[in-house]
Amino acid sequence: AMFFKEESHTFSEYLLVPGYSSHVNIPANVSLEAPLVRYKKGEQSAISMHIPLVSSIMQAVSGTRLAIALAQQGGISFIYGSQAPESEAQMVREVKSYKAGFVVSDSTLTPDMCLADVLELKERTGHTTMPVTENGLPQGRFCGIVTSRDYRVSRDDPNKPVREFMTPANECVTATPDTSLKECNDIIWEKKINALPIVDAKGNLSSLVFRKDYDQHKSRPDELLDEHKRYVVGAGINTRDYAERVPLLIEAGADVLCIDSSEGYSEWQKLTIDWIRKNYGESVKVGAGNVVDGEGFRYLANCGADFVKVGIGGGSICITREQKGIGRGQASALIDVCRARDEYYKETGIYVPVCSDGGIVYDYHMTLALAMGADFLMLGRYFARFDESPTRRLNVNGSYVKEYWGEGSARARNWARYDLGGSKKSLSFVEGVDSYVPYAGPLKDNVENSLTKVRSTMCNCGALTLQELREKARITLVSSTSLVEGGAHDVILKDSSTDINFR
Ligand code: MZP
Repeated sequence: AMFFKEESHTFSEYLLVPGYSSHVNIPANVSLEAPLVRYKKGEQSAISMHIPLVSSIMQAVSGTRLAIALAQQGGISFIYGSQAPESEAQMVREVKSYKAGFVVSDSTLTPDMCLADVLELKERTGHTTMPVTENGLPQGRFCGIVTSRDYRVSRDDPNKPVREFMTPANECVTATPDTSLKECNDIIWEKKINALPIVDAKGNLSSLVFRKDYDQHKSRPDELLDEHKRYVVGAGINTRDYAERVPLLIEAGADVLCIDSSEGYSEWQKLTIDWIRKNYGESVKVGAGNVVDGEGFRYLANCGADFVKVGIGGGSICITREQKGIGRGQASALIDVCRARDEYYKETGIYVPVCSDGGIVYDYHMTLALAMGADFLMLGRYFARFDESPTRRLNVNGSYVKEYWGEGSARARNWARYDLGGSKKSLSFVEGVDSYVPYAGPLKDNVENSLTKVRSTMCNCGALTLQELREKARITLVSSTSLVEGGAHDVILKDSSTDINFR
């Protein structure tokens, strides 16, 4: 056997030692822009992300709602592949066809809601917002909300048949309740009225929403409402049914694919990538993995993988190391793979981004993984805790939790992820558990909070970009005694909820 010289380490065994920071090193100047797919020296990645976070290819994590919420923050979800190709493609289609007329800030509104659902939610939650549907009719699909900050809803007597409003030129215009949305938009456009029409439950014009910041000169109001902002979304595939699954996902609009496998240093990955290249050339982007050393990286990079995912056995729900005795501490695996990526770049002029997958527990692990060389991170447990993950929120012993289960658990039975070929199409034994994670609220608040910490640590390291962080970071291993020193110690905590693990 070949023995690795060093023992394998994980994130908690390292700390960043601050470097020099100048007056420019303030969080507002930090960019978290990250490349997603391979590119040649001097060129740019065809797809990049505003934040270096992607969500795991898991039933308990990456559904439609989470994909939209994460895309709104600048990251990317990979819709789970352990479902029929048709239903996975449908999820991709839903994300791609999601129409965000306006930013939905604090609501759990989804594009498949009809106006009646949204009105009910508004009533129940007391949201001071106005829903708008795609075609202006109550049966129409919800497409956005107008937030309350800058509107004045007409407070006229609802029975009064005529509504009057003034144009910017102080000209009085009238619209009756049976004025259609289209007619209303025409009036608004022609008269340059700074307003948006709202329909009542019967689909008739009921009031106007005035927006100070609405730029009527750029687009018609209805153009602004029917506006089509297409979010970036990825999708998981496997090494078995790609010939059937990939065409459906591409047709549905998936921007990037990823081979989802617990162990990716195998010919099955090559065959999958070869098939994609033969049928789609370079136009379809596909990541591969997972590997845990430079050798595995080099193999997948040579196969043409657009990015390579690192991590075996470090996931919070994963028991692969206990079951099979394979894997490697996530930090050691990542450091080794990133070194291989940099060598590969020097040799070939091709940069293949590396994704660190699994094992992120504390927010500072994100910064460490990025400093160790990861281009972006894949997280499961982290995202499973949020409102938008597809699982149930339950109250267990007085605390709110969300369900979270592994793809190799008896619940998900994602046999294709653990497949070793042959005719057997089922899991031989489980490699994951079914669990709860503490409920943490909306994705947006949590992601913002985590990335505030990342930005601030980057400032301490004197880095304004992720590349600069990799170059400047100074990382030290910590002894088990100094680990204890790092937490609150030798004091009696007043409140156990100050455990930062899940904040
Ligand atoms: P974590 O963010 O929960 O620590 O880890 C999530 C990662 O664990 C996933 O992206 C995937 O690579 C891996 N995973 C998913 N299911 C299992 C399993 O059942 C697993 N063993 O290891």
